[in-house]
Amino acid sequence: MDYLPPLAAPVIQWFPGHMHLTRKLIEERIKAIDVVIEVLDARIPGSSFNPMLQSLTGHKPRVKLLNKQDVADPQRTQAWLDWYNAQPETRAIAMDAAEPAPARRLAELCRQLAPLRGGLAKPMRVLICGVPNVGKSTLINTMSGKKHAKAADEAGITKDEQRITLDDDFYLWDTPGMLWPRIAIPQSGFNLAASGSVGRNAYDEELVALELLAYLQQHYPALLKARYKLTLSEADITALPDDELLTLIGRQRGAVMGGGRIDLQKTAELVITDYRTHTLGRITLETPEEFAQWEAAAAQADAQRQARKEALALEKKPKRRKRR
Ligand SMILES: Nc1nc2c(ncn2[C@@H]2O[C@H](COP(=O)(O)OP(=O)(O)OP(=O)(O)O)[C@@H](O)[C@H]2O)c(=O)[nH]1
Ligand SMILES: [Mg+2]
Repeated sequence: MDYLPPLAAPVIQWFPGHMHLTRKLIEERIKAIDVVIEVLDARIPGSSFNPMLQSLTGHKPRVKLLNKQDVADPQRTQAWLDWYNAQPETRAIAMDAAEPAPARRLAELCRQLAPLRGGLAKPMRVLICGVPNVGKSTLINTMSGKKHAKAADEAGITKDEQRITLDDDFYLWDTPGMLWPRIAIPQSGFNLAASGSVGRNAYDEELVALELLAYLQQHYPALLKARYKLTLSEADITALPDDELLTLIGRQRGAVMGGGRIDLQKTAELVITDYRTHTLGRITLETPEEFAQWEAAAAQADAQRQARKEALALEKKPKRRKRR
């Protein structure tokens, strides 16, 4: 059976004040920008695409960078590159932000995309943007060869824009990670949270771990079996209800409380950390086809919601009295 995203699950949203300010900041800055580097997380290339950033920066030449490819599933990274590169005026590449050689090639690519820029009178101005924790600051540091920007494995590290001079005629702007006010695809919320793009207080670890496990059971049962030393067959791992699997993992990893009960919160944190730190293996949580299905389902749910709202508004409208 294919993995289906939750229908009525609580939707994860995170749009704190600094993101609202970042939106305004990018809106202003974009006027004097030549190329946009949109950093995506290669483990969630659909869910880390920010529609609000697209509408703010979509009119500029851009590179879509599938970052963290070193921890993503290579076959799926290729599928996403093909998918993005098939779209008009889109250049997509995959890399690891800590690697210097591809980062240098990226600077070259920017020059190709804006050939009229360069020289002191017309310096190249590049904006780096993306959802939180995808590696924007790491990329800036690698491109410049210096540790200009603070980078850490937590969402919301960069709080203000920062200009870095790569060369006399090449400027880079690092921006704070930004989500959008309403994430309509429930699975995107879970995938963003699992991947570290959502602030800790904005989601429930147990729910996120269960969604993560449900997906891994369908697509990566061998990795689960190996990491948690499960004695079940891969088919049995796939068939197990996700909450039973979480309990089993808790027992295997010794997350036991007084009275022998399994500490599900601790187990959930452990599973999420194993995914984030790549201890589970190279994983990608969505394919282009799956993501398109989730998008279509969300659009349908949105249309139904809108229709319900309109029907309700009609019901509430005061009826006109008939004239005698
Ligand atoms: N495996 C891997 N980890 C990476 C890569 N790029 C960045 N990271 C790690 O991802 C975490 C987040 O990196 P940052 O550069 O702070 O991300 P950011 O996009 O600037 O984050 P915000 O400022 O919070 O929006 C850090 O722990 C980095 O070491 C990569 O290509 N591969
Ligand atoms: Mg940053």
